[in-house]
Amino acid sequence: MESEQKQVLDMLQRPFRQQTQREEGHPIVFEVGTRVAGSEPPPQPLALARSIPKGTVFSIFVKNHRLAAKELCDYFMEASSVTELKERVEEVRRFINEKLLIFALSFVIVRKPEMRHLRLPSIVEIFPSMFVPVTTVSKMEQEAKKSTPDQEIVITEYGPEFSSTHLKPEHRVAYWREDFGINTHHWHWHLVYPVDLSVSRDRKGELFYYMHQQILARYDMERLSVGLNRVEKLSNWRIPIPDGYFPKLTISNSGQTWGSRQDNTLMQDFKRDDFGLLPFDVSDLEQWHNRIMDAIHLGCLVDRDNNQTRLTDNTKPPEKRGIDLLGDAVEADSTMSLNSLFYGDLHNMGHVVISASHDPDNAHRENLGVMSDTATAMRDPVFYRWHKYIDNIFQQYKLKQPPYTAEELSLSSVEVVSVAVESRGQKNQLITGWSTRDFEASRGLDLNADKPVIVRLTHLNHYPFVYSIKVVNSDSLPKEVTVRIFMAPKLNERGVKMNFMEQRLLWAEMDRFTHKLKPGPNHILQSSTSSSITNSNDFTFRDLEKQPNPDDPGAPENLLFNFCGCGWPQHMLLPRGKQEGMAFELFVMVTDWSQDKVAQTEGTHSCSAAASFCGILDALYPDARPMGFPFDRCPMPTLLNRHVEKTSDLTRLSNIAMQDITITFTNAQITQ
Ligand code: CUO
Repeated sequence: MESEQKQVLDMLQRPFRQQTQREEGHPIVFEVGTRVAGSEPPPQPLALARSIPKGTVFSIFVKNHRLAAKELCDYFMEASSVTELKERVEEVRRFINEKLLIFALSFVIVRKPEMRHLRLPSIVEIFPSMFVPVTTVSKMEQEAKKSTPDQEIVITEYGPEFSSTHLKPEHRVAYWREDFGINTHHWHWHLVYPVDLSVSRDRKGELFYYMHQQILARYDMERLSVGLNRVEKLSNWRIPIPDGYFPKLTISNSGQTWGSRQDNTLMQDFKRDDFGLLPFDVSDLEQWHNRIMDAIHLGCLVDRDNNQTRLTDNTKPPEKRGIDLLGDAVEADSTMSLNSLFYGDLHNMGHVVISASHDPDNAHRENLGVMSDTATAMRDPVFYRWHKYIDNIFQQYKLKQPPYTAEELSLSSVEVVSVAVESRGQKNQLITGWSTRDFEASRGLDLNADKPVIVRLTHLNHYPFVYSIKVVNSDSLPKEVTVRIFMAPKLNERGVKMNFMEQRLLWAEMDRFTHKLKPGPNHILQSSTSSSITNSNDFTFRDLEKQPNPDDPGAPENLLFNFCGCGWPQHMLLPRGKQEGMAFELFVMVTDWSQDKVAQTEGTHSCSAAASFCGILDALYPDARPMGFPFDRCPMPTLLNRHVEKTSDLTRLSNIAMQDITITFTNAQITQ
């Protein structure tokens, strides 16, 4: 009997493979009730899921595709064992869109309690063609064909040139936008926080806001590193989008390519007939925008029965925070939004309209652009402009919240005496450069190769480092605390030191963990590799085929339990910085765990490795404070002047400390 993990890996391999005769000849049989002679034929099973042709775009941003996904996920969820799930997958494989199939299969493996112990391999190996251009895929095919018998593997490299020429300023951050890790994270995040699939995860709307806000903070840090201005929100939809995007990726193995957007393309009314959507106008987006802004400024959302729900972040559980309600309404999840008919589907439909802007009526029979898929959207510069617009809605709301009081911010019994980062014997100096990572493309692509075909991807990386934090607990008893670490660039585009308001949205969370302070002085050492935003790793098919090693509890194959794929990639924890060194500030805040903790159910919680961005599966988000605390709101008025008057600095609170650090980009290979 095959192990369950092996069966899962088999189902995920080569999604575009030609089916064998046995598989083809295996008819699908559904019980749909007793037919009465002369009655209508029964509805076709999985009719919605079938309606998305194979080899075409499957987009979770399109309402009909979400309904199709729900239908297929429900069908797979009924499987009582991995063997039955495999049977169901093989039954439907011949008529279900490949991307939809992998989405639904992954969804079920993550959600079904009895399948929790199983792990998904990296989406890079399942769909390599979503991560490397078609020219690299063809090169792999050619190399596989001409490989010699004594060769053990075939290796093809991609990067570091990525898809850019550097003629356009935006190309300077192509290495970041096209990084396999951040795109994998985004795919996974939307898999574990899906829209319209009746998945009600704790603070889902708030995490939609926060995780995407943090992506923007990190993108802006990267832009400042390469001499670009921070990203501008895309809020005027009546003027052309200056930056185009040419993905050079294939959608399927039948040569279908993603749509490209020329520079200066205008967003237009959506009139395509190939997604089962009614015609949809840019003015519909504008109307939803206005209704949401009205709600923010009136301070309440209105449900279908005209009942008002107040929007405030000063709530007590289980009452939802305003930001959580707004996140659900803006994203939008119709199963969570208080009034999806009125507040609409703003964020999702923005993705759709933008991804169709090159061919809004399907006149050219061009596919949607990469903005339509969560695994590819982050490649396109417009993703960040769209999300900056979405974030601006949330920030308008946040700015209406009262500033935190000194009481909410302080912890007087604790003093953070000093903060430093240490790496390779250097204090407060961090180094970035390039590394490569191998993925077995022949697991996903049908390359007809008799040996592994590897794609070697170049990516940004850094040397690991350790936070060294000295803290004094003046209580006579031990104290459990939360340590919150953020980082932001110090200078703006003009080289001027930023004030609190200018810097507020650039603070990127680096880590958040609990620690028990003993009375008196404490020295906390925390490794960068343990960050609460990152994954410990991104596992390949080969990793997952290894059997657990009982003799070595620390072996990578034994560390899978906490890993569920969601999480910022460890190699992208730091921004690139500059070759001459770039000034950043590290911010460390220690808060009282008794006020931060949430009452979790007993038991071990899986998938908690990247809790800051991904929460914990089937558990409450492990921090009672609003996400982004303390930077999610404006500071107390006295704290606004922190660069004018030292005593009014945020750091005047004993439980907060800041430290200047430098990140230097070496442009050389990083080997660890
Ligand atoms: Cu993640 Cu727009 O939500 O891409």
